[in-house]
Amino acid sequence: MIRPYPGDAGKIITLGLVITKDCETGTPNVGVYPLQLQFCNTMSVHWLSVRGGARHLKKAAENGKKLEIAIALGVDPLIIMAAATPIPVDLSEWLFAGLYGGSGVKLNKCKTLDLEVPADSEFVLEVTITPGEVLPDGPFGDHMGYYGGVEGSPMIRFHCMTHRKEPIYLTTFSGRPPEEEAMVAIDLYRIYTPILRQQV
Ligand SMILES: [Mn+2]
Repeated sequence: MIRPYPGDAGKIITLGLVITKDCETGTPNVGVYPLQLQFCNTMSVHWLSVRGGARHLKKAAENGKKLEIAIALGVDPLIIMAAATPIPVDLSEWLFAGLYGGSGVKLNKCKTLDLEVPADSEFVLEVTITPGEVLPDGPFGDHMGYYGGVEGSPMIRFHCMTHRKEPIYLTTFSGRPPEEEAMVAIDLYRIYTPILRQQV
């Protein structure tokens, strides 16, 4: 885990694939959200309320359930790209990654959760969120070149970690171009603007 800027609140996972499931339909969602280390066995997840993971948490809360989450680290960059693309909520990012890559994503079952993760992940964290448990997280330096604010974000509890032999930790950090994350955003803009124009 890295702490990219001196004013960042703590160490963060920047390229974690955050995998959740809709507790009613079973449809998975895959997103990339910043995860801040809080204590030795807890983190917080920084997501907007419109994102897939946040929707799944809201639904779990309405059903009186905990939300199970798998965090896959060190996956094929095409999967990260697919997870960072704002596609319709009902479309599976796994299928979408298949469109980018030309072949399906091979998935494996988690050890302690009813979720699937890319079979070639370097690390997998198996965690849960209990609805209502919130911790302050941020500020972080972001892609606009400024720090964000402090927000209340859902608290994550660790249960299990699996990894490959001699795993490699993949990470990046936010910042204005030419930082990597900003360049990915520019790429996505170039790819999708013509499609949006056509639809509008
Ligand atoms: Mn989604």
